[in-house]
Amino acid sequence: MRTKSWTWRLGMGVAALVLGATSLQAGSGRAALLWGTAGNDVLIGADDDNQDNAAIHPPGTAADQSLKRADMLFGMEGDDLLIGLLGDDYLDGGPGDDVLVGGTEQGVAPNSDLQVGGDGNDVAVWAGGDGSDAFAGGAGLDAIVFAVIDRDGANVPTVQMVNTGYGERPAVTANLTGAPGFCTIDPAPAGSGYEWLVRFVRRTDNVLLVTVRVQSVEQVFCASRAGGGAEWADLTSYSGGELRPVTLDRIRELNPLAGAMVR
Ligand SMILES: [Ca+2]
Ligand SMILES: [Ca+2]
Ligand SMILES: [Ca+2]
Repeated sequence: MRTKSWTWRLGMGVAALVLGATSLQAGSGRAALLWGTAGNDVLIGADDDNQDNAAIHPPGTAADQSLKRADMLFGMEGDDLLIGLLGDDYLDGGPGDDVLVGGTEQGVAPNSDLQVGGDGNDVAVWAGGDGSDAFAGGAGLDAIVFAVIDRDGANVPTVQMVNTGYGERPAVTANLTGAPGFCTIDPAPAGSGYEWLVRFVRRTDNVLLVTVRVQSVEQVFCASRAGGGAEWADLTSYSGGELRPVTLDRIRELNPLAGAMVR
């Protein structure tokens, strides 16, 4: 069995994470741009390219010089966990099985994240309030999950070691069956470059909340229309209609990485 280790790069202001014996590499955040290593990385957006950053935005300047908390995160090779936090973040997993989290953003705009999985079996996890996003999965078996991501008091997703059945790795965990809405899927506009528009609809009043454009994404996991369960779609064979019921056990078979994160 491979020996795995993870390199951590945390944005300033992110509370220290305590995770077993894994050591943390803190304080290496650079405004808005974080590069991973050829190994396995946990990258968390710094959110520090904003108007409070005097090096970016000279005090007294009227026009906003900042990226409004947007970060660029590059996981490079390895099985990486990328978390953008606030702002319109760009997440690029690179080769390897990556977990991409654009938020969480609690409805605070701007919150439209652009996510690229690259090679490998990647999972993008969207939580309520994270805004409309795009996810290009790249090669491999890629999934998008709409669920309530577990987070700390500062709204930073809680990094947990999860067991995919092929070993442990850092990821987020999320309440899938308890999510407050369900998904519908429409074909993307011709010429948009995307294949599908995956929409999240609030269950209590059927209000459309967000649309995630996807390309080269094979699986969608969402809460059930009635609530309390899960549904999924195999986008490689999807031809319209409602998503199909699926159990958590079956999700673990369909996608071990996604299955290790949801409940
Ligand atoms: Ca990496
Ligand atoms: Ca950010
Ligand atoms: Ca990847």
